Amino acid sequence: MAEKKFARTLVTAALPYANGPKHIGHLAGAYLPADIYVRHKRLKDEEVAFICGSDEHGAAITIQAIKEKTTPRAIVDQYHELLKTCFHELGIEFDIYHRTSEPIHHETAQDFFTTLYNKGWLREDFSEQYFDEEAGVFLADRYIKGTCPVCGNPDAYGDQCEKCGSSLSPKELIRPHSTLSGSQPVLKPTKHWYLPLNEFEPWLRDWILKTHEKDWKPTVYGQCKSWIDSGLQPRAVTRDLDWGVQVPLEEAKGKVLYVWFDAPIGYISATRQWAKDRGEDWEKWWKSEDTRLIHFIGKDNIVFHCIIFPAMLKAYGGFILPDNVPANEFLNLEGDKMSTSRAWSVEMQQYLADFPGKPDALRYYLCSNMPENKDAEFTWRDFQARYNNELADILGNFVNRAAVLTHKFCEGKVPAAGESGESEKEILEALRNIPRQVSEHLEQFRFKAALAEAMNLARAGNKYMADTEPWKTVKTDTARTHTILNLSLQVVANLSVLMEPFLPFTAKKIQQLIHTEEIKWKELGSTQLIPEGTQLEVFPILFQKIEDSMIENQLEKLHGQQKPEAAPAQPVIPIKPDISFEQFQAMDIRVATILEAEKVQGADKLLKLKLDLGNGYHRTVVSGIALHYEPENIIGQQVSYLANLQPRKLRGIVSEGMILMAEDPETGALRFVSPLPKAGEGATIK
Ligand code: B3M
Ligand code: ZN
Repeated sequence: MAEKKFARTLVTAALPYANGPKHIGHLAGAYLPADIYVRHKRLKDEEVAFICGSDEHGAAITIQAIKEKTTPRAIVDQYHELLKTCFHELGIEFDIYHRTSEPIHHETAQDFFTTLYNKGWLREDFSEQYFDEEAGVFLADRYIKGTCPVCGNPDAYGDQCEKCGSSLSPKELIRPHSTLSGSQPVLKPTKHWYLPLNEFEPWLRDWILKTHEKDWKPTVYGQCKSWIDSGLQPRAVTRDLDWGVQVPLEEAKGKVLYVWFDAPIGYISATRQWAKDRGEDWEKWWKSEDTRLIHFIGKDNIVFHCIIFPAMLKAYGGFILPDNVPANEFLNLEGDKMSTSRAWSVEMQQYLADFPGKPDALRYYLCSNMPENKDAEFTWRDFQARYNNELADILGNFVNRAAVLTHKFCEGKVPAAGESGESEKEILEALRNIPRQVSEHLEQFRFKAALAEAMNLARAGNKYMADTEPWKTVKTDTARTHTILNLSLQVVANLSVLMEPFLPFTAKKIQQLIHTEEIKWKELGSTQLIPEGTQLEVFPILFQKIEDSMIENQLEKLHGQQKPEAAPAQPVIPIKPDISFEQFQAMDIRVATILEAEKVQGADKLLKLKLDLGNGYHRTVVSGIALHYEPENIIGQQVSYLANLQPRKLRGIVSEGMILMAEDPETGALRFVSPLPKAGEGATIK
C-alpha cells in the first residue's frame, strides 16, 4: 500500500561527526541497514537516492582541535577522507558522501535560518551564559568543566558528567572553570534564537502519534511519545562559537548555528549537490509528495530526526516529512557498551586491516545480529561461528559443490535441463517464494529476517543436492544429472542476486564466475538465468574459514586496549588450601649438600643422592631429577631437604625424605632451592 503512493525513495544515513573513527556499532546501527535497503531498491529498478556525508561542525570538534593543538579544519579533513574510504571498502555505496563544510551547505543552512526567521519562527531571548574573560568568549557547555553535583567527579563537563552519566547544565557545576584559559568564567547575558518546539506540539501529536503508531518501530514511536508527553521546550538554534555556519544576521556576529540545526539540513544540501552533478532538479526529492523520505539512524538521534528536524521542515513549508525513521538500538561488544574513547570497540578501519578481503563476513554477521528492536551483542567467537558454520558451510558449500560437479561431469559447461519431477518440487517452490519474502522483510526494515530467509535458499539448494545425489546418478543417467546440475546452477545464479544487498562483494564474484551480470530482482525465481552451454570459471573457495588464531588475536587486542573490569591477578598454579602454623612446623626442612649422585638402573628419571647433613651425618634420597641434571654436575650443590617425610622404597632403594625443587610453572624445568650465600650443613629452614 505504501509503495503505490511513492514514485521514488530518498534514503539518508546519519552524518557521522568527522572527528574520529567510527566503529562497527555505528555500522550496524545505521549504515549497513541503509545500504541493504538501497541496494534492494536499486535491484528492483526503483528510483532511489542514498545520501550521507560528514557532520563537520559542533563544539566537540573545536575542543578536540584545542586538545590536539591543531585546527578543526585539519581534523575534519583527516576524518572525512578516512570515513569515506572505510564506508567504500565495506561496500556502503552512497550516491554522495558530502560535507557540511561545503559552501552549498552553509548557503542552504543559512537560507533555512533566514526563512524561519522571516516567518517569525525564531524567537530572540537572552540567557545567562558563562563567559571566559581571559579568552574573551562565551563558552559552549563542553568548554566548561567542574565538579559533578551528583557524583563529585572533578572532571565533569558543562553538559554531562561522563562518570555518572548525569546530564547537566553548566550552572550546576561546582567550581566551574574554562577549558580554554583555566580561569573561572563569569555569567553574562547573551542573545540567542529559539525554535518554539512547544508550539509544534499539537501538530507533532497529530503527525506522529496518530499516523505513525503502526508503521514506526515501537522503540522509535515510544521515544517520540515520551518526548511529546513530557512537554516540549523552545530550543536555541544558535551558539556562541567560531566554528560552524555563521548566523545570517548582522547583530549575530561571532555566533553560529547550533550543530544539530545545521546537520540535518546537510541531507538537503548533499541532495542539492548530488542533483546538480547529475543535472537534475533536487526539489522533486524534497518537495514532492510522491517522494518517500527514510532516515536511518541510531537510537540516540531519534529526537532530532523525528521531532526537531520535522518541526524545522514544517516551519519552512513545502518540504516532505520522513515517512519512516527505522532507528536501530545499540550493538554491545563482548559484554560491554561499545566506546571509542574507552578503547572498547572495533573500528571500521581496524576490521578492514585485520580481515582483508572479508567485508562481507562483517556485513553478514552484523546483519544477522542487527540490533533492530533491542540491543544486540557482538562477540568475536560468535562472529567466527556464524561465518564458518553459515556463510562457509551453507552458502559457500552449495555454490562450490554446484560448480565443482559441473566441472567434473560437464567440463564446466552449464548442461541442458530436462524434465523436472517430484524431486524438484521443493527447490522450485523455494525459488519462487523466497525472493518475495526477502523483499517483504526488507520493505518492512526486518533485515535479520530478510537475510535468514535468503539463506534458506542456500539451505534448500544443499538439501536438493543431497537428496538427488548427482554424483550417483551420473553413473546411470547422464540426462538426469544434467537436469540436477542445471537447476542447481540456476539456484546459484538466483542466490547471487538475492544475496547482493547483504553480500555485495560475494554476489559480484559469483556473477563473474558464472558470467551473469546485471540480473534484476524481478527475474528472481527464474530457472533460466544462466544459459545452457555457458562456460563456468573455476571457482575459488568463496569463504576461507576464519581460524581460531585470528579470533584470539582480536580478543587479545581488545583486552590489551582495556579490560572491562580487570580480574585480580592469579598465579598460574593456584594456591593450595590454608594449613595451620602447627602443620607447617611439623615439617623438618634443612639445608643439605649433595655428596654423591648416580643414575638408578632401569629408571631414567631417577638419581640416587647421598646427602651431607653436617656433623658427619648422611642420608640417602632417590630423586626424580635425572632428566634435568647430570649426576657429575651436582656434586657439592646445596639443596633444601625435607628430612621427616616417611621413608619409602623406590626401585629397591630406601629413600629417606625428599629434596625440594622449584618447578617452573610454564616450562616444568626443575631447579634446586639453595641458600644464598651458602649455609652450614643441616641448617634448619623455617
Ligand atoms: N553527527 C551524531 C552522530 O554522529 C550526528 C548525526 C547527525 S545526523 C544529521 O551520532
Ligand atoms: Zn557525576
